[in-house]
Amino acid sequence: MTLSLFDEDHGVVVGANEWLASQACVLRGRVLAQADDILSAIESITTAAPFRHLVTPGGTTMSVAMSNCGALGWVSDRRGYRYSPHDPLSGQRWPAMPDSFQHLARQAAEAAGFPSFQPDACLINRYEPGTRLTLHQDRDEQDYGHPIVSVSLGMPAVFLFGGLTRNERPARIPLYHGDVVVWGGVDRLRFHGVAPLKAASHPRLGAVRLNLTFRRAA
Ligand code: MD3
Ligand code: FE
Repeated sequence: MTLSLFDEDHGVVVGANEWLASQACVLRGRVLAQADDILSAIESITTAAPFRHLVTPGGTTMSVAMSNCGALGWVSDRRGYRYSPHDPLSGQRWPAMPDSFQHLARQAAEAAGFPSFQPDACLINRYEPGTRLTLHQDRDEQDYGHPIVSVSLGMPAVFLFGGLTRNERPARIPLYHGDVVVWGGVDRLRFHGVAPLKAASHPRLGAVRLNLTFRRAA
């Protein structure tokens, strides 16, 4: 039997795994009960390593604001994209990844069929109305055998779920506060992105969406 909770505005809050492809899955409402704790942790992390708008190697400033926690953090500048143990703004190591983050990423990966995931990097993305993430692949990690786990908080977004080539038209998947997405295996290198965020207000976060992506970078 499958149990589901419903919310009048958003439909299913917690329900069965929703498979987008053979190894990509949405876990609706997976972290709803822990959302406030996750938000407090993000507040302390981004007090030490503030959100910033990175520049791409091509010289464009990204509309998404980013920070990181964990042994490695994803950075971009005129020299390229890479993982670095240091925050280029402070020269210090990135804030540690909280044990609760490690644990939720591992459990979510397991629920989607990827046992023993041990992330060493957590990229934190902040979206405001109009912010978008153009179609891309995540390929700066050393071993594509590891999955990626993402956690959505705050305003809803339309996630663009593409194919293994850029020219395949992406599916549009709405993601809500508390949703988790896990992808790996044959779906690990799919093109994906986020459509420009529509203005909305979330009771806890206002007009902001936060997304955590847990990765094994090294
Ligand atoms: C990729 N972040 O940080 S995560 C990124 O919502 C990034 O901030 C987006 O892409 C964000 O690199 C999307 C969600 C996601 C879900 C399913 C995928 C990414 C996926 C399936 C295949 C590849
Ligand atoms: Fe990505």
